[in-house]
Amino acid sequence: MLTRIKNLQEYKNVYAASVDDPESFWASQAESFTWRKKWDKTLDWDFNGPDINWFVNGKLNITENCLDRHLETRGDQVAILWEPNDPNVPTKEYTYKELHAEVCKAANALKSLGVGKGDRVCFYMPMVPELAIAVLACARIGAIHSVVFAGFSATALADRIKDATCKMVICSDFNNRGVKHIPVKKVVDDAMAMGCDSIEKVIVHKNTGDDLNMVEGRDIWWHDLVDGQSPVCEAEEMDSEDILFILYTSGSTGKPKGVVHTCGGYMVYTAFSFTNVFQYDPGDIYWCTADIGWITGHSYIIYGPLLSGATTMMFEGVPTYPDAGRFWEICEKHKVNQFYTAPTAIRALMAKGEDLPAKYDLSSLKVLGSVGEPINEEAWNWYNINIGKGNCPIVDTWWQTETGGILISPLPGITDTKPCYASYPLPGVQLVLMDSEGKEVEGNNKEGLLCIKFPWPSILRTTYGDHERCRQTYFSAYENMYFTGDGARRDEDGRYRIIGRVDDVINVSGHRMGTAEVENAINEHDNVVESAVVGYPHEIKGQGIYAYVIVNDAVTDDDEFRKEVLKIVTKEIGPIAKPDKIQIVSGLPKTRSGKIMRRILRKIASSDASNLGDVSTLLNPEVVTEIKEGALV
Ligand code: 7RM
Repeated sequence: MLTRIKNLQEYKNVYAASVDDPESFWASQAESFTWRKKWDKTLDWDFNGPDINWFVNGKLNITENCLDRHLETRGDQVAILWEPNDPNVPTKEYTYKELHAEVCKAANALKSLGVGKGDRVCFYMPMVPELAIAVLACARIGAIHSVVFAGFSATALADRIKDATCKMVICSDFNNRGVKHIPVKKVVDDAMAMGCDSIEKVIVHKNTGDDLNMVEGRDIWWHDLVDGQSPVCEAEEMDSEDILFILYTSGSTGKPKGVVHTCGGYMVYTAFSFTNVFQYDPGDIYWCTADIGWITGHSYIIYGPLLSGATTMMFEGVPTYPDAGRFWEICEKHKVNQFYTAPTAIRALMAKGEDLPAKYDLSSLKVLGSVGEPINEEAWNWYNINIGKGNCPIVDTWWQTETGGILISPLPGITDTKPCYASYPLPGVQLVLMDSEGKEVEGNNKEGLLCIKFPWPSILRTTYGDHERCRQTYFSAYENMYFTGDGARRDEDGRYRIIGRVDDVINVSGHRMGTAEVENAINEHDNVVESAVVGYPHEIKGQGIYAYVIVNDAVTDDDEFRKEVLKIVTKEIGPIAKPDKIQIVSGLPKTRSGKIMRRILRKIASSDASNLGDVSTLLNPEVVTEIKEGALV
């Protein structure tokens, strides 16, 4: 049986055991799954490669553990509960039996097109049940899924398709999101025109049924392909370390990296963390509001819950449609027990007042979760009082695309909670704080750079097609450590508070973005010579995007120029990367070696320009005064 911690003493004991003998601890967790063949060795690792292998030579298929394993015990229980964008459209339910059959049909459909083990399949879909079904279908036949968030642009989609040389794209025709009607397939068509030569077929799921142009020989309707298939499909036998999926995420330099997760360790860790962090009981209704295009959706809408035999809800819409009470209306309607969302959503709904949540019966709620960015004290308190009514522990969960699962979180009802603190490491997670000289910061009440000194089962294995980049980014800052890129504080009782990124990654509404990516997009504008992008505190989004831009020809129409820049960013990345503020400057503060002093730009953007420190050593100290005077704050 998977360990489900029930009290504080047990947390302490389990944590101590997991550090004392990680291999025995994780082997005992792994025992609770269905393996075709048991592993020979629990762990083989070297952070210097990195070369990390969990459950060595074990054979399994994760979908047998998500689906087949539950058929006898809970075949008629709802596995996926789907709530549509339009509250007047009926909810859909798939029991474990039905989901199993649908996944098998889709798996057979993919096989009929020649998709097999190791092939990459790209997804560009809204939050419809077919997305979860097709993702699981890939996993069933050993194909590697690469889900791209459907808010990304055609350019961003094409980049990801090419990087992973995907064989297929699965998309929807259109999508209704709030009041918007979004031409999803059109974006795929545009991406295909950008030289995605590896793509053999585009599979189109009919979602809204609006008129569509299908490219002959390339495009196939999902229903034509899937409907007639057999609901039985033997799962492919996978090695523990075969790739399960690739998910692109932004870093401080260059294009997004394809983070690689493998079958065995990811399975064990997502199930273990789901069970413990959400304290899921049989019969509970669990709802994570994330999009499956992000890691949170992968691990805590699909895999973690299904591995645990849970009822997991998928929501197609947005928090503010038809009004800002939608989340609470859904919680009442489906008697949601565990609710997991992002601080940016809480802040946006908080701004609409407490009358909306007060209209609904939220008494089914037991646990509230937060993920993606630091949750400020005001939002934490509002969530606690107006949604949890003071009775639901808040689990502020810290983790990353690269970690695969939640690494730091309170355990609800077991460990204490404190606003702004993700608090304690989960079993098997060995956190350390490092200083800039490479020394470990010991003791409590200290700050440092957050690192992890021992592998946990769902740590990333590589970045797709570029192993050296993985080593460089995560394993080279400190010897024998995984470097998270976050700064953190350890309080007097050993709780962790995440302060934020220490690199050039910003977090806008919980969406992770590289400032370099946004700069590269802005620089595509004909009149832009150079740009520098920084984050600044934003009341709702957590961080907003501030762009400093040097132009070639003087701009006569500021508003027009702004619009052009936003258009380019939307085209290159997507609307989520649009700068909130654009300041035209004559120069950027640079060191004598030519490096942009972002620290200064960050301070100015954050209206904190009173103490910029010594700027006299800059190559061009005079621009600082100019930038300060023209700042959009
Ligand atoms: C799950 C996810 C990862 C980055 C991470 C942090 C920030 C995430 C929290 C948080 C403070 C939290 N994956 N982050 N969770 N910061 N408290 N509870 O978001 O790869 O997209 O982003 O997000 O900076 O490094 S992610």
